[in-house]
Amino acid sequence: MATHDKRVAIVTGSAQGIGEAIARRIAANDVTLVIADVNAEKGQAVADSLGGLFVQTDVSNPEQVQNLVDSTVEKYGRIDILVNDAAIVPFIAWEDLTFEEWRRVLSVNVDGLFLVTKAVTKVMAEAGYGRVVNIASNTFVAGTPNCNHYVTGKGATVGFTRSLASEVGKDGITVNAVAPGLTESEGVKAGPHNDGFGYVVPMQAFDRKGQPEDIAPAVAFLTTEEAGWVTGQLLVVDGGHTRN
Ligand code: NAD
Ligand code: 4PL
Repeated sequence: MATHDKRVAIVTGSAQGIGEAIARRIAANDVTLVIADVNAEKGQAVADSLGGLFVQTDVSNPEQVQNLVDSTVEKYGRIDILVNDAAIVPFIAWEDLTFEEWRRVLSVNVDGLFLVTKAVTKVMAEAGYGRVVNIASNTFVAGTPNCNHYVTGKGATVGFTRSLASEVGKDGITVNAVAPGLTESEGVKAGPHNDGFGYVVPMQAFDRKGQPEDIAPAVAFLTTEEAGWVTGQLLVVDGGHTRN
């Protein structure tokens, strides 16, 4: 197996929305992209447009996650960058939140974070190098209503980031989190969170809706060689909506 001569990045949830924008921005840094998503049609289209690899993956499924890592290593022989973006973004009042719905969201948003990171950092540690960025949310800062399980999971994402950074520094791996504010992704646009712009935008420093392209450059910076002294951090990217 010949090792690929460019850096290789896995971005989960990159078939659309913020994950797609992140994949495109990282690709612009001369990085080869692996698109991992449950959505095969859109995921394959993004991979084709970037000349990368698509691996259909449910991040909450251990076998599919191992297949993602094995397929990447088989094709490229390296994984330099991991962005954990895949998540379910629900809208449900506390009164209606069931344990089943709680588990559905946290199995993807938190168990998925564990499974993908566990498998990828093993490969990174062997190489002695890695950049991991976890997509959190400013809902953890703002205490946003109607998605208690989601906000809980984004808090877990911050804790996961801070703790893991301490353990994998010895392997040359940095681990950081980026917390977007309300962003006009395909997912948000199609659901009830779209109404949130009405009260979120006035709290921002800028009078417009956040776009996936507003989030991607901050994520891309944390995946560079030059970001090597930054680890365990939470970077809020929300047009000034919240002050961390
Ligand atoms: P989106 O719904 O537009 O896209 C999410 C992508 O993740 C989709 O392509 C979907 O197929 C994929 N996905 C869902 N479940 C998956 C699974 N089990 N395995 C693999 N892929 C899966 O969402 P978005 O708004 O672009 O959100 C992306 C990330 O940004 C998420 O982590 C979300 O929590 C975070 N975020 C979003 C906002 C926002 O306002 N849009 C704000 C803060 C944080
Ligand atoms: C401010 O991450 O950051 C709604 C839905 N409002 O998912 C989010 C804000 C949502 C957010 C988010």
